[in-house]
Amino acid sequence: MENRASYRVAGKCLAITVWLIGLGVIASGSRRWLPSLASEHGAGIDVMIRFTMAAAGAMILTGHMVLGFFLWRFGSQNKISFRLASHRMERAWSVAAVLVMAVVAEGGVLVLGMPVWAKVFASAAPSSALTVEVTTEQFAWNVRYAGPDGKFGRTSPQLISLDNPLGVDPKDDSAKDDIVDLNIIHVVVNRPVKVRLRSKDVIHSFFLPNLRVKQDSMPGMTIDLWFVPNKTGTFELACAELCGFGHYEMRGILIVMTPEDFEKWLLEKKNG
Ligand SMILES: [Cu+2]
Repeated sequence: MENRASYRVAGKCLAITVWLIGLGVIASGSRRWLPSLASEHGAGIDVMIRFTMAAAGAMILTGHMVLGFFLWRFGSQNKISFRLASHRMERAWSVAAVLVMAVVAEGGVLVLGMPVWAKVFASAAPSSALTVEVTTEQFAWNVRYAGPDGKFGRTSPQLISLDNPLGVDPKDDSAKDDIVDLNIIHVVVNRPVKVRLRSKDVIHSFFLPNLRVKQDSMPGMTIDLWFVPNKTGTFELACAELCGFGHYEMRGILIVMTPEDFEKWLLEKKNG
Protein backbone atom coordinates (compact mmCIF):
# COMPACT_ATOMS: atom_id res chain seq x y z
CA MET A 1 0.00 0.00 0.00
CA GLU A 2 2.79 2.32 1.01
CA ASN A 3 4.63 1.39 -2.13
CA ARG A 4 1.62 2.24 -4.28
CA ALA A 5 1.41 5.73 -2.78
CA SER A 6 5.09 6.47 -3.33
CA TYR A 7 4.81 5.28 -6.94
CA ARG A 8 1.93 7.67 -7.42
CA VAL A 9 3.91 10.63 -6.04
CA ALA A 10 6.96 9.71 -8.12
CA GLY A 11 4.82 9.43 -11.27
CA LYS A 12 3.23 12.84 -10.73
CA CYS A 13 6.60 14.47 -9.94
CA LEU A 14 8.11 12.99 -13.10
CA ALA A 15 5.13 14.19 -15.16
CA ILE A 16 5.50 17.73 -13.82
CA THR A 17 9.27 17.66 -14.46
CA VAL A 18 8.74 16.58 -18.07
CA TRP A 19 6.12 19.29 -18.61
CA LEU A 20 8.40 21.93 -17.09
CA ILE A 21 11.33 20.85 -19.28
CA GLY A 22 9.08 21.18 -22.36
CA LEU A 23 7.89 24.64 -21.32
CA GLY A 24 11.44 25.71 -20.36
CA VAL A 25 12.81 24.78 -23.80
CA ILE A 26 10.04 26.79 -25.46
CA ALA A 27 10.56 29.78 -23.17
CA SER A 28 14.31 29.91 -23.80
CA GLY A 29 13.87 29.39 -27.56
CA SER A 30 11.24 32.07 -27.97
CA ARG A 31 13.30 34.94 -26.58
CA ARG A 32 14.59 37.51 -29.06
CA TRP A 33 18.00 36.17 -29.99
CA LEU A 34 18.52 37.28 -33.60
CA PRO A 35 20.83 40.29 -34.00
CA SER A 36 19.16 43.49 -35.22
CA LEU A 37 18.35 43.34 -38.92
CA ALA A 38 20.05 45.61 -41.46
CA SER A 39 19.43 44.17 -44.93
CA GLU A 40 16.54 43.86 -47.37
CA HIS A 41 16.52 40.08 -47.90
CA GLY A 42 17.21 39.42 -44.20
CA ALA A 43 13.53 39.73 -43.27
CA GLY A 44 12.76 36.66 -45.43
CA ILE A 45 15.55 34.68 -43.76
CA ASP A 46 14.23 35.65 -40.32
CA VAL A 47 10.73 34.45 -41.23
CA MET A 48 12.25 31.10 -42.21
CA ILE A 49 14.32 30.83 -39.02
CA ARG A 50 11.28 31.70 -36.89
CA PHE A 51 9.14 29.18 -38.75
CA THR A 52 11.73 26.43 -38.21
CA MET A 53 11.94 27.32 -34.50
CA ALA A 54 8.15 27.38 -34.15
CA ALA A 55 7.66 24.08 -36.01
CA ALA A 56 10.41 22.31 -34.04
CA GLY A 57 9.18 23.97 -30.81
CA ALA A 58 5.62 22.74 -31.38
CA MET A 59 6.91 19.20 -31.85
CA ILE A 60 9.06 19.35 -28.71
CA LEU A 61 6.15 20.76 -26.73
CA THR A 62 3.69 18.16 -28.02
CA GLY A 63 6.15 15.34 -27.28
CA HIS A 64 6.74 16.55 -23.72
CA MET A 65 3.04 17.13 -23.04
CA VAL A 66 2.12 13.62 -24.23
CA LEU A 67 4.98 12.01 -22.31
CA GLY A 68 3.98 13.98 -19.19
CA PHE A 69 0.37 12.89 -19.61
CA PHE A 70 1.35 9.21 -19.76
CA LEU A 71 3.48 9.60 -16.63
CA TRP A 72 0.66 11.40 -14.80
CA ARG A 73 -1.96 8.88 -15.85
CA PHE A 74 -0.07 5.58 -15.66
CA GLY A 75 2.96 6.44 -13.51
CA SER A 76 1.40 5.02 -10.35
CA GLN A 77 1.22 1.44 -11.60
CA ASN A 78 3.55 -0.86 -9.73
CA LYS A 79 3.64 -3.51 -12.40
CA ILE A 80 4.28 -3.11 -16.08
CA SER A 81 1.35 -3.85 -18.33
CA PHE A 82 1.29 -3.13 -22.02
CA ARG A 83 -0.49 -3.99 -25.18
CA LEU A 84 1.49 -4.67 -28.35
CA ALA A 85 0.44 -2.60 -31.33
CA SER A 86 -0.14 -4.41 -34.61
CA HIS A 87 2.41 -4.02 -37.39
CA ARG A 88 -0.14 -2.13 -39.43
CA MET A 89 -0.73 0.32 -36.62
CA GLU A 90 3.01 0.79 -36.11
CA ARG A 91 3.53 1.44 -39.81
CA ALA A 92 0.63 3.89 -39.97
CA TRP A 93 1.97 5.93 -37.02
CA SER A 94 5.51 5.98 -38.48
CA VAL A 95 4.31 7.13 -41.90
CA ALA A 96 2.05 9.76 -40.31
CA ALA A 97 4.96 11.19 -38.30
CA VAL A 98 7.20 11.31 -41.41
CA LEU A 99 4.46 13.04 -43.43
CA VAL A 100 3.80 15.66 -40.75
CA MET A 101 7.53 16.35 -40.42
CA ALA A 102 7.98 16.60 -44.20
CA VAL A 103 5.01 18.89 -44.75
CA VAL A 104 5.51 21.13 -41.73
CA ALA A 105 9.29 21.39 -41.59
CA GLU A 106 10.64 20.74 -45.09
CA GLY A 107 7.62 22.06 -46.97
CA GLY A 108 7.47 25.19 -44.84
CA VAL A 109 11.17 25.91 -45.28
CA LEU A 110 10.92 25.41 -49.05
CA VAL A 111 7.83 27.60 -49.42
CA LEU A 112 9.27 30.38 -47.28
CA GLY A 113 12.91 29.95 -48.26
CA MET A 114 12.86 29.43 -52.02
CA PRO A 115 11.76 32.98 -52.93
CA VAL A 116 14.59 34.40 -50.76
CA TRP A 117 17.07 31.98 -52.32
CA ALA A 118 15.86 32.83 -55.84
CA LYS A 119 16.21 36.56 -55.20
CA VAL A 120 19.58 36.63 -53.49
CA PHE A 121 21.53 33.60 -54.65
CA ALA A 122 20.05 32.66 -57.99
CA SER A 123 19.96 36.15 -59.51
CA ALA A 124 22.72 38.53 -60.57
CA ALA A 125 23.33 41.75 -58.67
CA PRO A 126 21.52 44.82 -60.06
CA SER A 127 23.64 47.01 -62.36
CA SER A 128 23.48 49.86 -59.84
CA ALA A 129 25.45 47.76 -57.32
CA LEU A 130 28.64 48.98 -55.72
CA THR A 131 31.24 46.28 -56.32
CA VAL A 132 33.64 45.53 -53.49
CA GLU A 133 36.35 42.92 -53.75
CA VAL A 134 37.05 41.14 -50.46
CA THR A 135 40.13 38.93 -50.30
CA THR A 136 40.49 36.91 -47.15
CA GLU A 137 43.78 35.85 -45.64
CA GLN A 138 45.05 34.62 -42.29
CA PHE A 139 43.88 36.75 -40.46
CA ALA A 140 42.48 39.80 -42.20
CA TRP A 141 40.02 41.15 -44.74
CA ASN A 142 41.58 42.92 -47.75
CA VAL A 143 39.04 45.25 -49.27
CA ARG A 144 39.33 46.78 -52.75
CA TYR A 145 37.14 49.21 -54.72
CA ALA A 146 37.50 49.66 -58.47
CA GLY A 147 37.67 53.46 -58.28
CA PRO A 148 36.12 55.94 -60.79
CA ASP A 149 36.94 53.81 -63.86
CA GLY A 150 34.82 50.96 -62.46
CA LYS A 151 37.55 48.45 -63.34
CA PHE A 152 39.69 46.44 -60.96
CA GLY A 153 43.39 46.44 -61.82
CA ARG A 154 45.19 43.21 -62.62
CA THR A 155 46.64 41.24 -59.72
CA SER A 156 49.40 38.69 -59.67
CA PRO A 157 50.60 36.43 -56.85
CA GLN A 158 54.22 37.26 -57.75
CA LEU A 159 53.64 40.91 -56.83
CA ILE A 160 52.31 40.19 -53.34
CA SER A 161 54.35 41.89 -50.65
CA LEU A 162 53.74 43.45 -47.24
CA ASP A 163 52.94 46.80 -48.89
CA ASN A 164 50.94 45.21 -51.67
CA PRO A 165 48.92 42.45 -49.98
CA LEU A 166 46.76 41.81 -53.05
CA GLY A 167 49.59 41.84 -55.58
CA VAL A 168 48.00 44.67 -57.60
CA ASP A 169 50.01 45.35 -60.77
CA PRO A 170 51.01 49.06 -60.70
CA LYS A 171 51.70 48.99 -64.46
CA ASP A 172 48.05 48.25 -65.23
CA ASP A 173 46.11 51.44 -65.97
CA SER A 174 42.93 50.17 -64.32
CA ALA A 175 44.90 49.61 -61.12
CA LYS A 176 45.89 53.27 -60.69
CA ASP A 177 42.61 54.40 -59.12
CA ASP A 178 41.90 51.21 -57.15
CA ILE A 179 41.29 51.82 -53.47
CA VAL A 180 42.64 49.21 -51.07
CA ASP A 181 41.61 49.03 -47.44
CA LEU A 182 41.99 46.65 -44.53
CA ASN A 183 39.28 45.18 -42.29
CA ILE A 184 36.77 47.95 -43.00
CA ILE A 185 34.17 47.86 -45.76
CA HIS A 186 32.36 51.10 -46.63
CA VAL A 187 29.04 50.80 -48.44
CA VAL A 188 25.99 52.95 -49.16
CA VAL A 189 22.60 52.53 -47.54
CA ASN A 190 19.85 51.15 -49.84
CA ARG A 191 22.36 50.65 -52.67
CA PRO A 192 23.01 47.02 -53.62
CA VAL A 193 26.48 45.76 -52.74
CA LYS A 194 28.15 43.13 -54.87
CA VAL A 195 30.98 41.33 -53.12
CA ARG A 196 33.66 39.54 -55.13
CA LEU A 197 34.93 37.09 -52.58
CA ARG A 198 38.40 35.57 -52.90
CA SER A 199 40.89 33.91 -50.59
CA LYS A 200 44.68 34.02 -50.52
CA ASP A 201 45.27 30.98 -48.38
CA VAL A 202 42.68 28.79 -46.67
CA ILE A 203 38.88 28.65 -46.48
CA HIS A 204 37.38 31.57 -44.54
CA SER A 205 33.75 32.62 -44.23
CA PHE A 206 32.41 36.11 -44.84
CA PHE A 207 29.78 36.60 -42.15
CA LEU A 208 27.66 39.72 -41.59
CA PRO A 209 25.27 38.64 -38.81
CA ASN A 210 23.10 41.77 -38.97
CA LEU A 211 22.72 41.49 -42.72
CA ARG A 212 22.03 37.73 -42.64
CA VAL A 213 24.88 37.15 -45.08
CA LYS A 214 27.27 34.22 -44.79
CA GLN A 215 29.46 32.84 -47.57
CA ASP A 216 32.66 30.78 -47.54
CA SER A 217 35.63 32.18 -49.42
CA MET A 218 37.61 29.52 -51.28
CA PRO A 219 41.24 29.71 -52.43
CA GLY A 220 41.38 29.59 -56.23
CA MET A 221 37.81 30.76 -56.70
CA THR A 222 36.02 34.08 -57.04
CA ILE A 223 32.54 33.91 -55.53
CA ASP A 224 30.02 36.68 -56.15
CA LEU A 225 27.27 37.52 -53.70
CA TRP A 226 25.06 40.54 -53.26
CA PHE A 227 22.80 42.16 -50.71
CA VAL A 228 21.14 45.49 -49.98
CA PRO A 229 22.01 47.13 -46.65
CA ASN A 230 18.99 49.13 -45.50
CA LYS A 231 20.22 50.72 -42.28
CA THR A 232 23.11 53.09 -41.71
CA GLY A 233 25.54 52.19 -38.95
CA THR A 234 28.53 50.05 -38.09
CA PHE A 235 28.10 46.30 -38.18
CA GLU A 236 30.29 43.36 -37.28
CA LEU A 237 32.10 41.38 -39.97
CA ALA A 238 33.23 38.04 -38.59
CA CYS A 239 35.06 35.04 -40.02
CA ALA A 240 32.72 32.08 -39.55
CA GLU A 241 35.17 29.35 -40.54
CA LEU A 242 37.87 28.16 -38.15
CA CYS A 243 40.84 29.22 -40.27
CA GLY A 244 43.87 28.92 -37.99
CA PHE A 245 45.34 30.09 -34.68
CA GLY A 246 44.38 33.72 -35.26
CA HIS A 247 40.79 32.98 -36.32
CA TYR A 248 39.43 34.76 -33.25
CA GLU A 249 41.05 38.04 -34.25
CA MET A 250 39.71 37.99 -37.81
CA ARG A 251 37.15 40.63 -37.14
CA GLY A 252 36.25 43.51 -39.41
CA ILE A 253 33.50 46.06 -39.69
CA LEU A 254 30.98 47.06 -42.30
CA ILE A 255 30.12 50.75 -42.30
CA VAL A 256 26.84 51.56 -44.01
CA MET A 257 26.83 55.27 -44.93
CA THR A 258 24.56 57.82 -46.56
CA PRO A 259 25.51 58.57 -50.22
CA GLU A 260 26.92 61.99 -49.18
CA ASP A 261 29.12 60.53 -46.45
CA PHE A 262 30.32 57.83 -48.81
CA GLU A 263 31.34 60.41 -51.44
CA LYS A 264 33.19 62.36 -48.77
CA TRP A 265 35.00 59.23 -47.61
CA LEU A 266 35.87 58.32 -51.20
CA LEU A 267 37.35 61.77 -51.78
CA GLU A 268 39.41 61.57 -48.60
CA LYS A 269 40.68 58.13 -49.59
CA LYS A 270 41.65 59.33 -53.08
CA ASN A 271 43.53 62.33 -51.75
CA GLY A 272 45.36 59.93 -49.53
CU1 LIG B 1 39.22 33.37 -41.31
